[in-house]
Amino acid sequence: MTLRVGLIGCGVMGGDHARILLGDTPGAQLVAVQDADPARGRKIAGAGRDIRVFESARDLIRDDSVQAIIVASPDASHAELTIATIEARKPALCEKPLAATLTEARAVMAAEIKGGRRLVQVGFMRRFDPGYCAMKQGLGDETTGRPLFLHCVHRNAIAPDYITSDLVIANSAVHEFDIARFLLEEEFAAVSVFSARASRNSDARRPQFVVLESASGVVVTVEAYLDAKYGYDVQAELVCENSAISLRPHRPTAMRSVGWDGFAVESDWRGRFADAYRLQLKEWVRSIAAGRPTGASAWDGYAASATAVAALEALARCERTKIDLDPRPSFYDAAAA
Ligand code: ISE
Repeated sequence: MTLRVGLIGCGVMGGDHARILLGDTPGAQLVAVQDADPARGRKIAGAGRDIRVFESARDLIRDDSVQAIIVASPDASHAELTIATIEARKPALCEKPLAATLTEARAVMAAEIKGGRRLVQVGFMRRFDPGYCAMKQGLGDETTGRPLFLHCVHRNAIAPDYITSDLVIANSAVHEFDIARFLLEEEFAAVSVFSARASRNSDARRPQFVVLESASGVVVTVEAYLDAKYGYDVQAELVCENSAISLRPHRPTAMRSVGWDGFAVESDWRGRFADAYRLQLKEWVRSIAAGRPTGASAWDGYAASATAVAALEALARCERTKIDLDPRPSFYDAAAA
């Protein structure tokens, strides 16, 4: 059976999801698109066959020809459209963040719980990245020992000016908050944030350094610097009692050229995490067919955002701040998945 997918939002990420759906996602077909700018919708529709262009996101969600929705519209509309999708009893893959506020994130969970079925996956695509998955597999045996530190680097050369110092945390470092929760399988108890001096490459924001302490005492550091100029660079090293596991450079080959020896650097996250985005969509489609959710849940979306909110408080108050998550509803226990 082929899953008929509707896409809301045809910008940078929507365009990337459409490209993957049109080229490399067996079992799924892009049948409908919507964007506030109809020309963008028409452009994507023109790249495939029999793709309808909707004027209204809600009409697309309700339409009988659409069975599952990808929400890739601007962040402020994520929660509202995901709730509308839940109310239509259809699965949603919602780009991160799940919601613009914690109140909205709680409303998404409440709607899902009321419907009685897990329908929401949040697009924290790093959970499907082969490197992070191998890192998780390496954890947990006696040879490796228990984790002590996770050091993360997140550098990005093409962040737009609307990414402020706060968004360096809430929009970029939030990926590290989620992937650290995924690797360590626990929540964070406290957070501190240190801003480096302003880079002369940007008037818009400061480089941020976040230190998270997990409930069991693992320390996670995140350097988030969005004006690195040289490209998109994500690094992670997990230091355990007896071993250290790090992500390898993404490219399988190195290159030697005149005056140069090394790996090419990706220009942005779509290239660096191309495998992760592709696998995320494939798994989403497979999970809907199997009726078994995969990837980040609405709870994960809430927990990552709540960590970001606490980090912003720590930044504003210049002090170590406790992270108080709501109790996790049993609906989101692994057994309920
Ligand atoms: C985007 O979602 C990412 O994946 C990038 O790593 C991040 O730097 C950017 O700010 C996000 O919007």
